[in-house]
Parts: sequence; structure tokens; C-alpha cells
Amino acid sequence: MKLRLVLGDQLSPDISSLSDVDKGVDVIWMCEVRTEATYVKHHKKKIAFVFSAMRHFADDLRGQGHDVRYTTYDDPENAGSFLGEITRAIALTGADGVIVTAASEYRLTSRMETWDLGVPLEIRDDARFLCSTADFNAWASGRKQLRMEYFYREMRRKYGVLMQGDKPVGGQWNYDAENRKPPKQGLIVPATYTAVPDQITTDVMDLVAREFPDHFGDLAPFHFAVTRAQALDALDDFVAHRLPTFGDYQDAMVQGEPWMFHSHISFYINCGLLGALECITRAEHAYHTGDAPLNAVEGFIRQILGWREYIRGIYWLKMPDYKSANHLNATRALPSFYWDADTQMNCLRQCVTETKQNAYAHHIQRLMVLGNFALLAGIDPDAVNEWFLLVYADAYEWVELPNVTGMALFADGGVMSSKPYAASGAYINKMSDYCGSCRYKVTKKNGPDACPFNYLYWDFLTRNRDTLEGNPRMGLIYKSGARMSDEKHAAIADDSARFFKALDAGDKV
Ligand code: FAD
Ligand code: DLZ
Ligand code: SF4
Repeated sequence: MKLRLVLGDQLSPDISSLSDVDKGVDVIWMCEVRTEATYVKHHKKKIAFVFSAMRHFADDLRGQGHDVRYTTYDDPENAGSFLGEITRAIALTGADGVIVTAASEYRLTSRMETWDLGVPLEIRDDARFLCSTADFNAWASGRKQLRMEYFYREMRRKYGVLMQGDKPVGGQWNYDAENRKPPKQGLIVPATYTAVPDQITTDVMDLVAREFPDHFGDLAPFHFAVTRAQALDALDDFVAHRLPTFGDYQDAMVQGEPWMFHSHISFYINCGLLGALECITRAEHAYHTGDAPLNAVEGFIRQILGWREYIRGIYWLKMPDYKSANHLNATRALPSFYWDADTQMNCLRQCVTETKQNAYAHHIQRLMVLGNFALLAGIDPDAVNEWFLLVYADAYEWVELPNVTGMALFADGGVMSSKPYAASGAYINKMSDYCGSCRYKVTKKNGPDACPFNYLYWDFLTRNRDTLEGNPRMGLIYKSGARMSDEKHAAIADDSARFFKALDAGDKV
């Protein structure tokens, strides 16, 4: 008799640990454990989501006739960790072996490899990703530079997605240039999918309120899908109502519209309720039936078939060193407004507030507002990573770390992106309506009323000149900086020094 351990982000009926499960003989073990719920102080909504989805998944498996043993967080017998639980499970069931799918994160898989259980432990590959770590490593080996675009094209060919023979449908691989429309006035954004919490979710919410009162974020209202059927409804809802416009407004931000035209399915793909390929197939089908244009469908598919797989490949290629990367030697503490949104910078106030409410922010909010500020202000990557890992319901280290360390902070020195995603207030003003109701003036470059992103942008370039000036993609910007007058440079330095002094003193900036 084998024990099959299923983790909270392995809620897929086709998970490799269950592929040959012997119904009526083997025991499937699932557990809510303190170590996982507290290795960072996850957003309350994230814990509620994972626990509720786990409990529903266990019920689904039971409905299919499996023997599932489930340890709830408040069970007095709960051993508090996976190792403790699996040791207890072996003693209880007399299992002669344990089978588990490798954890998605280095932290856990490396620990699992050291488990001494007294019975054989089989750790199986996670076959749910569309590019295995071995295939990614083979693709990466010998390349001087890793770029997502070339990886993505190979994935399109490999899976025959949006292909006409060996050519991309429409003649172009990438319609990114058509995915950058600023929001127009009066844009109507469809509501996101909302599920009504059932008794299981309500019980979990009570537990989270009781056990994790000091964790970040609002627990209610809670409307995430927590079953596979609901997650499929959420996917259908996206394809029907938001996919057609996804491409146009992929980079746009609108005050009071946290969800925009994005899919809001990362939570479900990452925990296993949805398969990556089925999301891609549904979007491609909408293109072929004429229900969504190519720029939208290609843009969406690129995120999943390209970015998601690429990010995961980079993670396993570069761990464990990736975790301590700090190419720009950034050391500033995380400002308190990342927790309480108490800042006069309206863009940051909106993005933190929505993160707190929803355990979600869309990509451009994460990258060009929250990440951009951390980059410009030189915030310690460890602190930024911890924040991003705990605030979002879709956050697991394999996907969070490369996005933060690589994409947002350039802390990996260019493994992920060829240049830092640094931007002044002009970008945020172009892609959002945040600046209109900000205390700062985005058109002002210097002085106490100027948008801090404007002078911090140039201060960032000056501070990191030695590291960045040689980057071929930064040459033009450094040349234009060199044309600025000495007075202008002095004003930038003064404004930045004043801003940082206030920030570091804990004043409201
Ligand atoms: P959509 O915009 O609708 O995109 C569709 C899907 O594509 C997503 O559901 C996701 O599965 C995938 N995808 C898109 N971009 C990326 C990307 N850069 N990396 C990996 N997958 C991607 N994503 C996470 O899943 N977890 C994280 O912890 C996370 N942290 C991030 C931190 C930063 C600083 C940045 C810049 C990005 C981060 N992302 C993370 C990527 C991206 O922002 C989210 O996947 C996306 O916002 C999820 O919302 P959505 O489902 O509405 O995505
Ligand atoms: C995110 C999470 C949380 C909060 N709690 C649990 C848990 O109690 N039990 C569990 O099996 N999984 C949980 N998870 C998801 C795990 O953290 C995730 O499976 C691993 O981090 C993958 O490396
Ligand atoms: Fe953000 Fe600057 Fe615009 Fe204010 S003016 S919202 S700080 S970009």
C-alpha cells in the first residue's frame, strides 16, 4: 500500500503522483500545515483560497472512490509540517512507500530529497508544465543570451499553436506592438467572474480569520473559484467577455478597475485547477471561430506558452543562486506604504489598496508601478521578493522570484531582460488615469510638487551608471542624460536626496 502525498498547488486530476493510484488500496494524504501557511505571512485571501481549493479537491477525489485522508489546520493531531504529517501517516496506515510529485519550489523539493521516512520515497516529475526543466536546460545551454521571444517561437512550433504549417498564423509571431493602447475615457470593463462561497469556503474563512489575524490583506469579500468546475467557468467567462479586448488594453491601468481585461486565472493554473494547455486551446479556438482577434489571442497565448514556461525554466536553471542575486546592490528597506497604502503617490496608493483588497494586481501594476518604484528607489531584493510572494494569491516562488528579481528589479544582471524596466511618470501617465487625481504633478520634473518617478528615474540611472552605461540598450538614454545641464543634474540629486530622506524617516511621501 502506497501513500500518495498531494500538495496544495497540485490539485490536478492528472498529477503524476496519482497516475497509477490503486483505488481501494492506496491512501491519498493531504494536509494544511503551519510551515506552508507561515513561511511568509501570506495574504489571508491566499490561504483561504488554497485551503478551500484543497478541501474541495479532496472531496472530488473521494467522490471518485479514492481513500483520502485530510488533515485540517486545526486538527489537534496535525503535525504542522509535511515531514511530520507524512511520518504520522506512515505510522497510521502502515504504508510501504510514499509517492509525491516534486514540489514546484526549490525550498521544498530540496528538503524532500533529504527526507528519511523508513520506507522508499518516490519523487516524480511534475508533468503539468509544457516545457520540462531538462528541455529548457537543453534549449538554454550554449546560448549567450536567453530571450523569451525565441523560446516562445519554439514552443509555438512544438505545440502547433497558432501555426499555419511552419509559419505563424497572420505572418507575425508577436503582436505586442498592438497590445499597448492607453485606456480611453469611458472604457467599459466587464465584471470579473465571482463564485459564491459555499459552506467549505465559509468554514475556511472563519479558520483564517481566527488563525492568521496578523497576516496582510482583506479576507472578505471572497469570490475566487475553488473547484475545477468553477475555474472552468472563470476561464469561459474570460474567453467570452474579456479576451476580445485583452490585447488592446493589456498594459492599461484605470483607477477603480483592478481587473481590467485580464483573465484572472493565474491562481487556478498555478494550483492545478486549470491546465495551461486547455487555457491556450480555448483561446485559440476563439480566434478560429472569429470570436476574438489575433492580437488578443496571440497576446494571451504568449503569456502562458511563452512567459509562464520561460519563467519557470529560468527559475530551475538558476536556483539556488538566483535567490541571492542583487546585481545593483540595492539595500533600502521596503517603505511602509507597501503595507498600508499610506502614500501621496496615487499610482502606488491604488495598486497597494487593490492588492490588499483582492490579493491580485495585473501585470503592469506589478511591473511598472510597484516593481518600478522598488527598482528606482533601490529597495533590497529580499524585501521586495518577500512582499510579492506573500501578497498575491497566485504567488509561488518559482514564478514570483524570476518576475521580481529578473523582470522588475534587474537584480539578476540581465538573465531575464536585456535592460531594466525603469520608467518615469510619463509612462504611468500614458498608460493610466492615476496622475489626474495625484497630489504630485506628472508634468513637473523637479521641485516638491514634481512626480517622484520623474527625478528618481534619472537618479537611478546616475547611481547605477557604472553598471548600466555599457548596456547597448541603455546607450541612448545615457547620451540624453549627458546633454542635461549641470543645474538640472543638481536639481535631480537634490530632489532625490530630499525624497529619500523623508522616505527613510518614515514620513508620508
Ligand atoms: P493575464 O494577464 O490574463 O495573463 C494570462 C496568464 O499568463 C496568467 O494567468 C499567467 O498564468 C500567465 N502569465 C502572464 N505573465 C506572466 C509572467 N510574467 N510570468 C508567468 N506567467 C505569466 N505571476 C504569477 O502567477 N505569480 C506571481 O507570483 C507573479 N508575480 C509577479 C511579480 C511581478 C513583479 C511581475 C512583474 C509579474 C508577476 N507575475 C506573477 C506575472 C503576472 O503579473 C501574473 O501572472 C498575472 O498578472 C496574473 O494575472 P492574470 O491571470 O489576470 O494574467
Ligand atoms: C500556499 C500553500 C499554503 C498557504 N498552505 C498549504 C498547506 O497547508 N498545505 C499544502 O499542501 N500546501 C499549501 N500551500 C501550497 C504549497 O506552499 C505549495 O504546494 C508548495 O509551496 C510548492 O512548492
Ligand atoms: Fe504616480 Fe507620479 Fe502619476 Fe502621481 S504623478 S500618479 S506619483 S506617476
